[in-house]
Amino acid sequence: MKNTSKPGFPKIPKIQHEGPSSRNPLAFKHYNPEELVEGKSMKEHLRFSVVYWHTMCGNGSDMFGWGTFDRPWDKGVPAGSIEQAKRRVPVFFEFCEKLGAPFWAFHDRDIAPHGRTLRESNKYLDTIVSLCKQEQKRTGTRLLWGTAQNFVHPRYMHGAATSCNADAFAFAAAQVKNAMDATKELNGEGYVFWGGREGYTTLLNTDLKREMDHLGGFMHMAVDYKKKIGFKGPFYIEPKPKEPTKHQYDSDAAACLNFLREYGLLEHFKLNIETNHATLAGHTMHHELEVAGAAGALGSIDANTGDVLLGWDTDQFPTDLYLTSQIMLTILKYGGLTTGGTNFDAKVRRESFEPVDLFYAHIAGMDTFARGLKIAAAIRKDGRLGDFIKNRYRSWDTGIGRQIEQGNVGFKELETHALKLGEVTTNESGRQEYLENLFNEFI
Ligand code: XUL
Ligand code: CO
Repeated sequence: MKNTSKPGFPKIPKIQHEGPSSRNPLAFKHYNPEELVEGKSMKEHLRFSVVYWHTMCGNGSDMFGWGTFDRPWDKGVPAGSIEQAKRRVPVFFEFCEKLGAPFWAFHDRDIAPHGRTLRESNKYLDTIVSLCKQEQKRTGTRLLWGTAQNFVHPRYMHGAATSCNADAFAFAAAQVKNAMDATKELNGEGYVFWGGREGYTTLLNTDLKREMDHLGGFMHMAVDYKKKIGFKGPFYIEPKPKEPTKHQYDSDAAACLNFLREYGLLEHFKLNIETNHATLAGHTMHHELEVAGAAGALGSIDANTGDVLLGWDTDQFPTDLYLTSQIMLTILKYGGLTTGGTNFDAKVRRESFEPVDLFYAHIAGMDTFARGLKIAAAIRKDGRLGDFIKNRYRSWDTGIGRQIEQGNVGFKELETHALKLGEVTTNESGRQEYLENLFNEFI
């Protein structure tokens, strides 16, 4: 069958906000970029970002089947060629522009192909980075973050910064160096580390301590290089517990914070928290955000969701209002996203094979986050939830609680207090069901 469609999205107009009563599937019902929430525009609160890897490189294949996606712009050029990479760039930026997403994110090897040598790969990357720079200028799209893809190539079979092979470590360093240069060249707001192969599949062949030390050393080299080139944005670590490895060192927010503390890196890093990674770690996204926020390390989010019936990283678009409301409640509590963003590390389903599905998917994610933001702001304005928590801890505001928090008493004084009380008679209900129903009032 002859393909007659043109590259890009010629039939799709710029997506507009038409309000909740609109029946146009190519319009926002809730995301209204300039609408103010808690005195700040939705656009500034949410800082939406489109990822290059799923949007341009995903083809719908899975481990049982070939790709299904119809991508007219990929036709007639060899897969994995520099010609294909060049063709994809304007299509991607047309997408961001029409969607009205202010940011984007990339890996080095998804915007540009692997060369036969490192030198050739670097040359390909330079070529594509200069095209991206032009397109950023043309469309006004900004780079949220860049990263290095240190997990696809067979050279990283044992890991990258945690490989048993020092040559692989050197290649990983060279790749991160160039990806950082590219991120700086594109005025990126930040730089991400996700350790796709930084873990192990069996401890029988693994020197865990040595691998962790190497990872710590690698991150220090990155900090040094960042200073050297004058890159001002933050570094983020993105936790994930498994997949592709059985155990990844950056397994969850708490493990990352401990790693950063142990190797004296905490001041240089924040966390990029992803929903599907949180659930793979046996946590909720809300939990991971609270852990990161409490440590002053809540940097950015990879917005997606998993499927409770599937035990892997399905990277689905987030369309659950409870999820986005909880996310925005924590983000607002910790002062909002500053350099970070709401980055759709999400892919359309294998069955959603038409180019227009990319729009439907992102519109769904953006509208769900816009509602989550409004719901979270309404819950905060109402004040009952916040007041409940504050009141629940009131025993710490006066008396013995205050003495403990101020460090004025030790075990001896506390024993005297307990003996005098005889028993704890002041416990109150946690009211979980009441609070869940209260939350529902706002959904
Ligand atoms: C993999 C994942 C990555 C990172 C960037 O699960 O989330 O795409 O976001 O390397
Ligand atoms: Co991610």
